[in-house]
Amino acid sequence: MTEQARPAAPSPQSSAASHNHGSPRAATAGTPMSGAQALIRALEESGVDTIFGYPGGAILPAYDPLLDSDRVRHILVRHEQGAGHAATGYAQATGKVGVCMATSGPGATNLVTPIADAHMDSVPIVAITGQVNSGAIGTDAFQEADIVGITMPITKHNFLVTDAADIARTIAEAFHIASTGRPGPVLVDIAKDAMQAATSFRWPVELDLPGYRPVSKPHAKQIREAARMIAEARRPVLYVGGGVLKARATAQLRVLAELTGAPVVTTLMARGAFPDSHPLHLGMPGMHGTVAAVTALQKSDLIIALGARFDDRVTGKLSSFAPDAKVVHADIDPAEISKNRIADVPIVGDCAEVITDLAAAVRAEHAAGRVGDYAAWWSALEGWRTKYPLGYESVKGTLAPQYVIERIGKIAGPEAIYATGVGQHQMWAAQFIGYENPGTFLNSGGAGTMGYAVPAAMGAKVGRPEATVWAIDGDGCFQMTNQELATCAINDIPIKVAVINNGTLGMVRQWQTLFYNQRYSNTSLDGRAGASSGGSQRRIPDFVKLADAHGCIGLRCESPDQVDATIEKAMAINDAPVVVDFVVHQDAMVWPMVPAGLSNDEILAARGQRPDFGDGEE
Ligand SMILES: Cc1ncc(C[n+]2csc(CCOP(=O)(O)OP(=O)(O)O)c2C)c(N)n1
Repeated sequence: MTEQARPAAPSPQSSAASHNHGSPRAATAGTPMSGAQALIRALEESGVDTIFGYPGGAILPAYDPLLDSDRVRHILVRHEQGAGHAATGYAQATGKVGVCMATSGPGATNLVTPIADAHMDSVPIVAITGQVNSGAIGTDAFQEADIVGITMPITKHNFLVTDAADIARTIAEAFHIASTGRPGPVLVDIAKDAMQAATSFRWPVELDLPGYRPVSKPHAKQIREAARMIAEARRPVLYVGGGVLKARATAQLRVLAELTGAPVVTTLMARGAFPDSHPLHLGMPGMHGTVAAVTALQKSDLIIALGARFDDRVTGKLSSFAPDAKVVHADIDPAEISKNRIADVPIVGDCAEVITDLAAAVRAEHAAGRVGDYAAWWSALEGWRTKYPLGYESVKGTLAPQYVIERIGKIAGPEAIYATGVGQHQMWAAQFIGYENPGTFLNSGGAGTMGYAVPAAMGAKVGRPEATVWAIDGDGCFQMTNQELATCAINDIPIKVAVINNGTLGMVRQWQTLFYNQRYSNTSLDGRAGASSGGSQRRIPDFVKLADAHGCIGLRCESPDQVDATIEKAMAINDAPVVVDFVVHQDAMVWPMVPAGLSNDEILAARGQRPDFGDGEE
């Protein structure tokens, strides 16, 4: 490794990719302390202000000096999964690195789901776990689990530390890796005896990461080629993924979009990267995307993919995806390029730099008189957009879940942060809330982790205390992690939770309705097979009582005329977490839909309704 590849280190949190504001103390040289004290000092120096965690035997040495830290707030969760998702929510809402901590064995394995989740969604978190004494590793010691082995495929990188002298440097490296290049989770597993041993603490430290050199500056030739193709295209689409949010490139994206006049689609992970109110925005593509967004990609002649990964939920059947499109694919991670769809112009680089350079190259094309003519394209796009807007039907006498979510979005507004679980409510939250700002829609996109919403909302509220934070959750998801309501109540984290209570595992039920002849096997949450209304008859559990038992305010709403008043009541409560039980209709479905495994050409705008594209294909 050359000297310039050894970043003399950090405050990694204040590097370009992250924005914690730790005020570094003067560099210290060789202060004697324990490994555990060095761990806490290294976290402080890395700018950490919050750790979500749960103690136990192997991590106990770290909890002792934590008590003395005036810079790090530790929030004691109720389950380690909550700590992991809270760290993720914190990171997604702030752009900083989220931190969670757990003990060895079951404490560490309880972090596996949120680590996998953060990995799928490229979220920068650092997970710190205690490990049994180094001499006992491999002996099946009490509470031993090979968490480094277990998390190898679901972390960007992980470390096992058995020497106290390595702790501070490893923490600096973990923050550097998590927050640079393609962000992701990093796990640091520290043997208990390394934390108890004496060491001397030095900061800053020199990172030792041979081979880790993410490319951020895109290749000029590729950029020029992409700009030339944009000018020549007749049916281009800017396909925007979560990487644009991670790179904080939303302002640059707007410049590029307006300069080219090309339509924009934002994936589930990129909602908020481009204003929903912008006329160039066609909405979300994919399985439950808008007809206009899905069809635009499908019929495009040039896809400019920015920090997106051609996920199967976007492409549908890959072999029939966008058959006439050439592809410009920009990503910080070279492994993404041509992984699913061959790129004609691969661009490796940071999205902020790529988009800035691309805009300059497009300006040069314009100056040379080469301006793309997309008039015919826009007339087709406008036709699809007008003919197939997002919508839903209300069933008389019941509450439509889409209406509830739409009203929350309207009343809380685009400055609020929305975190969802996984299922129908997640898709409706992606569809019916208007996002205008980055970092305002948090969800588990890649992994689809039920139970994400409440702890992620908690983490977001800790990171952005001035923002209104709504968790929009399903009654199934909510029952996976609602114990973190106690954490919120005890630690003054006043989130708002809308439980979209349809008494069923709605998304799975939707598939049973459509693909399993309405045979509702094990999707009723109130135990009544085939029940046709929401969970109003049998309240097990009663979410209002559950909220109350957790020190939160519980509200219930069962009719459309009460929706606004209930949301406004929840909005007015800022000194405690609020849970609203919205008892909604059970049979609502998410539309549009591209059935799994089919081509995007098979999109249904609503049940049984194939759009008419005016080309004889309906
Ligand atoms: C941990 C986990 N288990 C199972 C699933 C499969 N799954 C996806 S959506 C869903 C139903 C979610 O139900 P609910 O939370 O009530 O939300 P709804 O779809 O009704 O809005 C299930 C079981 C999952 N995504 N995650």
